[in-house]
Formats: sequence, structure tokens, C-alpha cells
Amino acid sequence: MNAHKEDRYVGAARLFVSRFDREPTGVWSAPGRVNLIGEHTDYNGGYVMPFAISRRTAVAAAKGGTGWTVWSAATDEEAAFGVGDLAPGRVQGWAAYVAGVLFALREAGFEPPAAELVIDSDVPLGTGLSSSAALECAVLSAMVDLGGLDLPRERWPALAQRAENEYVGVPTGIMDQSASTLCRAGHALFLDCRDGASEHIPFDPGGSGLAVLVIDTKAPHRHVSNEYAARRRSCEEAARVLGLPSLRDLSGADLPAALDKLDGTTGRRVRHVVTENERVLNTVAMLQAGRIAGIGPLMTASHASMRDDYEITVPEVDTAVEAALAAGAHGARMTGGGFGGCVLALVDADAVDSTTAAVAKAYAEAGFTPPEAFTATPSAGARRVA
Ligand code: GAF
Repeated sequence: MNAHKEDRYVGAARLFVSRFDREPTGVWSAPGRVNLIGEHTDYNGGYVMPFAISRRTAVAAAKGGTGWTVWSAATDEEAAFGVGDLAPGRVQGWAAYVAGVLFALREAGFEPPAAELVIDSDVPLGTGLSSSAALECAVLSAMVDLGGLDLPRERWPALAQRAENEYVGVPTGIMDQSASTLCRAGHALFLDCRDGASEHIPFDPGGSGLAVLVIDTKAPHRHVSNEYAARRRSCEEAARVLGLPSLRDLSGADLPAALDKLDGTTGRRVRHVVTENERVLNTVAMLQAGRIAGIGPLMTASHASMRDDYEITVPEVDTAVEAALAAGAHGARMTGGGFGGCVLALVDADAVDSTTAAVAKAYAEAGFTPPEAFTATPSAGARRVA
């Protein structure tokens, strides 16, 4: 555990003491994630390959009271609610992610214990690194332990997703909650979103003299939830027209015939999903062959597909990818839902600074808000940390 994370856990516990005048029973935490490859495939029953990052959301908690009192260090706000508030729409803002988890637990037949909680996080908000899944999964982890709930970890992703879909009201897939709960240090999570089968693929860029550079593009998110929902609808409609349960059931070989039955825009969306699933499988094969740098071209092809076919990139994102590639990155792509957020660049470890500088220079020339960059190390999923 590095000093940074240690501070975060100690900070959450200390805040709990100052807020509630007693010691917490424990501190639980869950990570944000980046997605190495496999974008907008999860809700199409396809393949994804995220890994957890070392930035985490910590929850210090203890049982007590008749409902739930939650303090957020980020917003310096308290939210309090009871069982009667565990219906969609009753709690808004950041606290909806907490109430959503309690709601989803009760819907699944579990009784979360009344408790006091303090939340502290170093997952940047709204940058496509899954701060919401980190919050959901940290709270879920705390509730399962505090309440002694018999909820196997394999069920956590769907439960946290339900919190987000039904309580918060955002129609996301299951990737982010899966990453935040199931990931292991030193591995990427290869997940089949149709049946939930997963495999932990060793992924240690540092061991091969490489680094995954995460560039927060600082692009203001534009119409994210509307556009996300529109892409999802478009895929579901295409599957219906093609008579398939989901786009996962369309192979690359059958793609040309399928495109003949769809309008141009829908066809491009479908082509992204089908080719992206293939790129995930090729990425897995490359990593299993120990050829980490070999995934670079797949990442870059994934980006082109998101830019041209799925149309979910924005100028800041494309500029960061182009500048990283021009500076010698093995591959680069936007990660996450799109319309802003972060770019991943696979670079030689000794090129982290020069690539970061090249992206900053391209941004300055374009007049964009300066980006921020850090390197990501595959980290562990949700767990009790103190
Ligand atoms: C967001 C969603 F939450 C995920 O479920 C996934 O669809 C992703 O966008 C795109 O791959 O992070």
C-alpha cells in the first residue's frame, strides 16, 4: 500500500471520529477503473477488459441509528435517509449512489444494517474513471461486512449496476461495477458480459518496460447521458431488426450482410460493436502470448472505431490520442463512455514524461484546458482495508 492510499484510509477513519464521535468498525474501499479495450460492448452482451486503478473511494462505517447518515468529504455535506427513502427518486445527487446500493440490497432480499458512514475518495469525479462505481462498490463492501450479509462477490456487480440503473437512473452496462469489485492487482479483467464469465489476465506493463499513461483530457462532458442512452437504443434496435438476442450474436463474417439491412448510421454503430469484440479477443491473445506492446495497434484501431463509427469522441480526446501516437506511443485510445474523459496511451516507461509533454504542447497549440496525466497500475478490487 503506498503512502497516498494509506492517507486516504486514515483520513476516512479520522473524519468518522470527528463527525460521529466514535471509532468506525472498519474502512472499506473500492477502486476506479480504466478500460484497456472493449468499449460500449458490455450492454451488447460483449467482451470488455478493464483494470482497476490505484485511486480508490474509501468508506469508514459503523452500525448504529435507525437509518443511514452519510458524510462526504468531497462535498463537505451530510445526507440522512431511512428505509422509506429507498425508492428511486427519493435521494438525489452523490447520496443517490449510496441509497441506490441500499435499495438494490433490499430488492435482492438483503437487509442492510442502519449505519453511519464517511466517504473519502481520490478517484477524480466525472472524468470517465468510474467514480460512481467506486462509490457504489465501496458502500456495498461495507454493508455486506457490517451486516454479515451472505452475498457472494460474483453477485456484487449486478447489484451495484441495479443501484445505478434503477435508483440513480443511468442505463449503464455492467463493466464498471465488475471492475471495481472483481479486479486483481497485476491483472486485467477479461469479462464476457453475456454470461458473466471472467478471467484474470496477467498484465504488468512495468515488467516489460512499458507504462499505461492515463491522460485526463479535461474536455467538458457534452450530453453524455443522452448520447450514451441513444447509442444503447440504437444497438438494441439493430439487434431487433437483425433478429438477434444482442449484437454479441453477430459475427464479423456475418457483418457485411447485416449492414445491408441497416441504415448507414446504425450500421456504423453495429460495425463498431462487432469489430470491438474481435479486438478484445485479439488483445487477450496478445497478452497471453506475452506481447504487451502488440496490443498498441488494437488500442489505436479501437479509438478510430469510436471516433468514426460510434462517434463518441470529441476534439480534445482525438488531439490527445494523435499527440501521444506522434510522440511514439505504441497505441492510444479513449477509455470509458466517451464525449470527454480520459485517454490511455501505452508508452515505453522512459517516454512517460516526453509523451505527457507532447500532449500538453498539442493542447496549448489548440487552446484547450491543460490536460493532467498519471500512470496506472492494475490494482485490486473492493475490500476491507482497515
Ligand atoms: C460507461 C458505462 F458505465 C459502462 O457500462 C460502459 O458501457 C462504458 O461506459 C462504455 O464502454 O463507463
